[in-house]
Amino acid sequence: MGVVNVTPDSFSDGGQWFEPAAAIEHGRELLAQGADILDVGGESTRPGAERPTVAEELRRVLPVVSALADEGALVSVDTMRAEVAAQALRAGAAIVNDVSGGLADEGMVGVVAGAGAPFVAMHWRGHSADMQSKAVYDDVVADVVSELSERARELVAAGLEPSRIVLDPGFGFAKLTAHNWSLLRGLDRLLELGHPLLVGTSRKTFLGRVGVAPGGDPRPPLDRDVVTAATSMHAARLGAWGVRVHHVPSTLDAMRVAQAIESADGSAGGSADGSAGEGAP
Ligand code: PMM
Repeated sequence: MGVVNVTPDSFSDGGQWFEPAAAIEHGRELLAQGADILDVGGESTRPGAERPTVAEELRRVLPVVSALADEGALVSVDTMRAEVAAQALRAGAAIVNDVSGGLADEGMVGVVAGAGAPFVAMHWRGHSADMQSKAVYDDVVADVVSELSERARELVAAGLEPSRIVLDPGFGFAKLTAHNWSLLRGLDRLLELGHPLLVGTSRKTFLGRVGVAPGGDPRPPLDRDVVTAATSMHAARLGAWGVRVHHVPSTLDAMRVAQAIESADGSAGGSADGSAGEGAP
């Protein structure tokens, strides 16, 4: 899943694709690079971000969703608002990705159930303005598993088809650095819930600390794609349904490595004579 942020202020790529024409072009580029799904969002969820109005969010996402869907792309709309989801679905979006899992807007679940669309329900404890104060867990993996499974139960009770509910642990949302790493380590326990799993670590702050001494400056977001590819490969090897990333080529290469390892003959023999161009080490 390639990210198309039509926002002026996302932490990861803020402002780069704020104009619809630039966002559409970026979506095309991500598809050409191998993305299967384009996730189009008009609200930044970085800590402390202010929310756009509904009208402004619609103005940002609708032209981008409709242009990319018209060109045949599989588009998800990244929104917490029922009205935006409804209009984006009408404009051609096929999936709704809600970082609040339907908790931010009580109309959301009805819209998604009515459309029969797949729904990404992320683990969420509150809006970005103060979410980091809610990063308090007894056991982060057990707590996220239990909160997400409760959410999935409620969504099923509200009429959503279980196989169409994608769960996401919500990396960076009400999570401190150690929580994010524990969740990556515990992904198999989230997979046991029996729903497809989406993993969105791309360029997140905790990845900016990899390889940086305590107290050192974190690496900037645009310098986190290799680390993202590594975490995404980890998620894919455990069986995640999808990974949400900004830079598709690096993650795709990591997936190809995972695939080559998975499909290798563990006891390959013979000798290379260089005739197939494999003479070099
Ligand atoms: N992260 C962001 C936005 N939307 N959606 C899902 N399902 N999972 C995520 O982890 C997620 C998301 C924030 O990242 P961005 O500002 O770089 O898009």
